[in-house]
Parts: sequence; C-alpha cells; structure tokens
Amino acid sequence: MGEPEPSRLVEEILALGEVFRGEVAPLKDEQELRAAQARFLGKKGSLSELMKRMGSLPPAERPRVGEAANRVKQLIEEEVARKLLRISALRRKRDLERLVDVTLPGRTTPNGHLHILTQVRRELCAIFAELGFEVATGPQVETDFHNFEALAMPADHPARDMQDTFYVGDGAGTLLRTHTSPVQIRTMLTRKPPLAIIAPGVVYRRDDDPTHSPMFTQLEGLCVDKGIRMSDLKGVLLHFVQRFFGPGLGLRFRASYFPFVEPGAEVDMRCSFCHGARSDCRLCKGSGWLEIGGAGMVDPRVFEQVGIDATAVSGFAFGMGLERMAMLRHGIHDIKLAYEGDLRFARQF
Ligand code: 2NL
Repeated sequence: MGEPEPSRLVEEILALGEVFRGEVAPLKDEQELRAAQARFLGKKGSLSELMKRMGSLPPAERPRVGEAANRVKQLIEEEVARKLLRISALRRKRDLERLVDVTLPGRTTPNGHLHILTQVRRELCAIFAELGFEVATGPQVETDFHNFEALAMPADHPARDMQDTFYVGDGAGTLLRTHTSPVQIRTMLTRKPPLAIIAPGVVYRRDDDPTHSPMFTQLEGLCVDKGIRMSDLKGVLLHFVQRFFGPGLGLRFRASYFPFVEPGAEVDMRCSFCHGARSDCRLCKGSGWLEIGGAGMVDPRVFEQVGIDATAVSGFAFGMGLERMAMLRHGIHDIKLAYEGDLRFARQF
C-alpha cells in the first residue's frame, strides 16, 4: 500500500460531519447524544482513527488535514450544543403542558397513638395526682428483702407460694418483682411520713391463662400519716372508681387476707355495665359487682421493717392490675390481645 492520498483523507474527515448529523438526527435524549459525540470525537472515536493516518503523510500535507479535523470537531460540537438546546426546550415544554391538579390531597403519614395500657396508666396517675399522690418507680429486678421480707413474708411464709416467682441467677437472693410493693418499701426507707405515693409498673408471676399473663402491670398506692383510717382508703378508691369508670358507681370491701395489711379487703365496684340490675349480665355474671383489686391498713410489721414508728402513724395501701382496669372499661376478654401488637386491636383505643 502506497502513501495515503492527502485529499482523500481530508475528504473522509470532512464527511464525518455529515455522518454524525445523520446519526444524531433521530436521537431524543441527552445521554444518547453524548454517547454519539464520544463515538466520533472520543480518544478511540472515528476522528482519532482517521488522524492516525496523518503520520504517514509528508509534513507539508499535514496542516490541511489538521484544519479539516478542527472544522469537523467544531461542527460536531456545534451540532451537539444545538441538539441539547432543543432537547431541554422540548422537555420544558412537556413539563408546562402537564396537567397538575393542585387540589388533590397531599400524601400524609399516618399518626400513631399511645398503647391502651400506657393510656390507662397515665390516666390513673392523673386521677391519683388529683388527690395529692406522687408517682414513684423502682427496679424490676429486686432483692428478696424488698419484695418479700420487708412485706412480712418471710422465707417460709405460705403466701409466697401463691406468687410462683421468677428467680434470677442461682436462686434465693434476686428475683423479678412480683408486685410493685418494693417501690413503696424503698420509698419508706428513704423518706418519712407524711407520704402519699402510687407505684405503677410491670411485675412478673408464673401465671398464664386468658386473664393472667406472666408479665403484667400493677398500680399500688400507699398513704402514711398521723391518723390515717380505713375510711380514707375507701374515699380515695371511691374517687378513683367514679373518675375512671363513671360517676355514681358504688364500692364495697369484702374482708380478705394479704400478708402486708391488717385488716385486708378485696375491693369491688358496682358493675359499670348493668349497675347490678341484670341477673344475666355478661360482665359481672349477674353478681352486680366487679372485683378491681385489694387493699387494707399497712401491717405494723411492715412499718417495723422500714423503721417507721407504727404507734405514731398509720397507713393504707391498695393494689390493682392495670390490664384488668383496661379490660373492664373496654370489655376486652383476652389479656393477651394487649401484648400481641395486632393493629386491628391497637387501633380501637
Ligand atoms: C392486689 C392487691 C395489694 C398492697 C397491695 C401494700 C404495699 C405496702 C404495704 C402494704 Cl408497701 N400493702 N400493697 C396491699 C393490699 C393489696 O394488692 O390485688 N393487687 C393486684
């Protein structure tokens, strides 16, 4: 093969411009256009390929070839710029032609809400706050002393058997609290009467059936001062029942036993569903009463354990299950529903 003909090379270079114009004519977007530009002007593009042949031309012929290359390069760049302008103008035109309904509702994020037990706990705290009770909290892992011993339940006491306890570690000393009473014990150890506190919180027992869960929430109350009497207890609980379940509901005490109170009572309220008027009531089963908790006067032995003089002051205490309060108020039949996180349940409250 002889020397390349200079004018042929120049012609081929100049022809590239037309080939490019033909190739990009149908292109509709910027990316394709840039790719085409690279195919012609890139390092391995068609123009570079042609320019390689310039090396074998006599030096005198080279400037013409270089000139042609520059012209084509400029031509291609101008063509790209023109096409880009047209593409963006077209895009803007389509944008403006699009119909936008500004009256459509916006996209909203659904609101969550507090869990039923949180709602009930907060409401009960607010109701007892109206009577001057402060909220006290404490650890869920407790010592045997705070959970049992200080509450007049020594190691051999039969009442311990009713609270099949979750012991932590190797045994006797540490356990998951079976009630929130230890919070009150801790309060009485650090503060002296007059005291009025409520202790809400989760507690643990080896119970598991439709109305009992191994973990549930309790609210206990304690009031210690000079001259506190059983009638104070009844007044406080009556206020609670009427604020939480409805005005006009009555209250009754039935004698009962808790190791840490004397006397002790089961607390019943009038059935909020039938008010004692239906023998076939599904809520109170016709008894006219609903059990809401236990209560009594603090046993002097408890005061002794925390260093309070039982001859100088007296006190009442009570306890109730928050799940039971929620179930009675809303007619929930299975306690497990409150823990399963099923939104169909959660959304009802
Ligand atoms: C129930 C019964 C009760 C208490 C809790 C208490 C606490 C101290 C001293 C004396 Cl520090 N008593 N608490 C008293 C009687 C009953 O709870 O049915 N709870 C769910």
